[in-house]
Amino acid sequence: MNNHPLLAALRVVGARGVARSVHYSVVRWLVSRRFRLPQPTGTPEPPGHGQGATPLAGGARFRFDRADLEIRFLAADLVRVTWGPGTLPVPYALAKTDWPEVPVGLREKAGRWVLASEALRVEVGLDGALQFLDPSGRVLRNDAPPLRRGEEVILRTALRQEEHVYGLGHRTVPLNLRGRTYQMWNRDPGAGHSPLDDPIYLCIPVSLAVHADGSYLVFYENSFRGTFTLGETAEAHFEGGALRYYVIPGPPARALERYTDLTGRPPLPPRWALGYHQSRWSYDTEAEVREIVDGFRDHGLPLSAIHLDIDYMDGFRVFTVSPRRFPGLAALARELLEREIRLVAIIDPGVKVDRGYDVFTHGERGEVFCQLPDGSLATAPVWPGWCAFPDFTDPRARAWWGRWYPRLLNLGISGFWHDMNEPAAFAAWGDPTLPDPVRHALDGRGGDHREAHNLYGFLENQAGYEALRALRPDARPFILSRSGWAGVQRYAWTWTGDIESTWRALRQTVATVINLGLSGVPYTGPDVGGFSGAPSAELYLRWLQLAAFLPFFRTHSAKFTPRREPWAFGTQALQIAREVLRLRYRLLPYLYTLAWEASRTGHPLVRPLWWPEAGNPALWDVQDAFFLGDALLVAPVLDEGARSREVTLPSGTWYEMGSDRAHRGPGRVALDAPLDRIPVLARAGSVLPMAGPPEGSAGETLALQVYRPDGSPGGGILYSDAGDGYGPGRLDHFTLHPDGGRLRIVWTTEGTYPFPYGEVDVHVYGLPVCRVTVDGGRVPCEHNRFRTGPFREASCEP
Ligand code: MIG
Repeated sequence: MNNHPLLAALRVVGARGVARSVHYSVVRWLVSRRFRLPQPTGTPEPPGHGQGATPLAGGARFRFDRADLEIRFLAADLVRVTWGPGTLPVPYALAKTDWPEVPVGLREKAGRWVLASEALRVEVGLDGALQFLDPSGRVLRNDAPPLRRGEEVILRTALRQEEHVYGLGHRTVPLNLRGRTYQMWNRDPGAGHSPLDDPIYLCIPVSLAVHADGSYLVFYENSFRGTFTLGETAEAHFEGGALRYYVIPGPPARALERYTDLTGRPPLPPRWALGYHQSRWSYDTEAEVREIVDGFRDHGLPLSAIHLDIDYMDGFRVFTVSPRRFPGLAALARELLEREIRLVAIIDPGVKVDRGYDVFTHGERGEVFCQLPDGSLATAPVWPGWCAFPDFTDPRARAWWGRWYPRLLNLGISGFWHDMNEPAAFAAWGDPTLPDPVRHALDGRGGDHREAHNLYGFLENQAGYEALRALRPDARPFILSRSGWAGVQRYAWTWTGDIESTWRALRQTVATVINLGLSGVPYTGPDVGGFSGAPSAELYLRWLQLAAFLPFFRTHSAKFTPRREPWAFGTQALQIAREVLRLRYRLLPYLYTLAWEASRTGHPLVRPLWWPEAGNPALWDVQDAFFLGDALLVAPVLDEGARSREVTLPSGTWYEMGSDRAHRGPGRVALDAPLDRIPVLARAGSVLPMAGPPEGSAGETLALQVYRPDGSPGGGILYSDAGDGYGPGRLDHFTLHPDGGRLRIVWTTEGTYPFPYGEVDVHVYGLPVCRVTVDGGRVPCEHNRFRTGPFREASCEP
């Protein structure tokens, strides 16, 4: 395939599309000249000398020659730093703004001010330098006095030599972000992206740092275009706005809890969303969708959702359906729902400028679209041609946007896929988005695109989410978004965009997903097989095997790529793919439990190996494996032709999943990885709840995989509910008590939802069991396995 971006564009958007994108690049340039924004001039200035401090509830205010500083503890382990002057952010990212007062002391010590809570101490130098220390006096972070140049703000932070930095949203770089510069400017790379491309769709100014003296999270609440450099020192740079940031000390699990306390937890998704999704740009017609769905049925492949890409629309007009390609969408959706398959429809934010199209005329009349400073409509070309863009920073526009979802909901669409919401526009050169001078409401405060751009997709998701909650109060919204900002986890899942179909892109997926999770965004996954190319059967299978252990599991591919259904790669590949999909469905009880935990804690489902031991530098750079929850260590195969691979083991005992074979960490071990599976290890002492036959239907079995504890007690939990809606749930706790050669399994329950499984099938690994007593009665045990109903206590003896 010829991949020259211009040729690719010609093929996809046609000659008129290319002409429009050239036209737009010229328009963009003219608009930026005509409404020129103030450019920063002069040299960056520090705050000057500290003049005085005034205590305030939970903190203090400090006056400097040229700046004001407010430091406020929102919690003992959450401090907010605000340097003025500068426009304060509209608090879109924040889920919680009301914090109980924290007792803090303000004192002076050797020419600096000291503010301390029980968890964190902040020292303010007379030059405006800030130091953050833990209660035992170890320095976590050292900020130089901030610099200001016009509206621009710059903050330099010392980095220790060994310090590793993670997060920053969606990145296509190695796991440790040190050694590069990152843009904070959501961007559609257009022709797809490759490892090291920056920026891409979803930038978040949040990072987690680990070093020899501890770890902490920092979040810059500033949506302006910016740059982060993580070299010898860290430099955060924003083109405008006040320098406001939050520092959270603590190990990653606690830091993520606090951060998602501040910016919101990911709500529990509908259970079907954790199943397998099949997509393509595009399944063009109803007949084609039926053919795909029948293919899944005929090949014995489970399926939860089909995605409809842009061609279902009428001339790419958002909230319309092509009467030619999908004349009976409602009937199709009903038919699919009966088979428990959902339809997810793509939505683009650009609204075609077309006087015969009600979404446009209505929006124009209501003045919900973005305008230039002279009040004219800001337009840019996207799929439908010239488009207007709802100003999602305007609450009126958000409500207006939400009013169109019923058009698709009423046809039976279950989920929404928010694409192109950086927002993306077709530009032949220059920045493929709206021009900087475009005006935005910013909830009444007013501002321009430099500040609103990074919020655009986030706020589209908010509009969609709130509309769906109101329109379908008994269903949990499912929104999949390409762009977003801090807090997007409250509203949407994301995916890793138009990644190339290569082995290096497969490898990149691991670091990308981990860093998104550490940025508070747990639900994400790649286009299985990559977006833009033609993966070999082997690359497709390895990608499928990896994604089966990621929160979002979807195959998707670009227009003009070869077919990518599981049966498109021959019978051997089909057989392997079938086993992978079935394994995913067997894992659903565990995945759903992790999702429930995430909704309570903000902990990502996918975690780096150093998650439970951030003080262990040997794990800081492991980026070819990850934890899925506490119990599983997943080691995907990332090399062509590999049939085994080495895995770094954290300390403890690790069982090959579903086997008695154990390996002791720390260290490295080589594991078999034939084409039909990737290495997955289970932590000793874990209880892995899985679905047994008949999976996915009433009366399915709860299959408990019990891995013998190392000596100390172990256990696991299982969350269950109706799978959608907001009804009752239940939590089953399994605790493992090693007791000499015996293992006791104690089962307790909270919550009122009835136990949803027909039978319980317990399999004990790592311990030869021949005598099993369940609640006092003997039950037969064969090959370390016994079947029972729910119980209070089971005892397994050799
Ligand atoms: O300009 O809707 O990332 O998943 O298939 C490309 C067509 C627009 C980009 C998305 C991709 C989707 C494609 N879209």
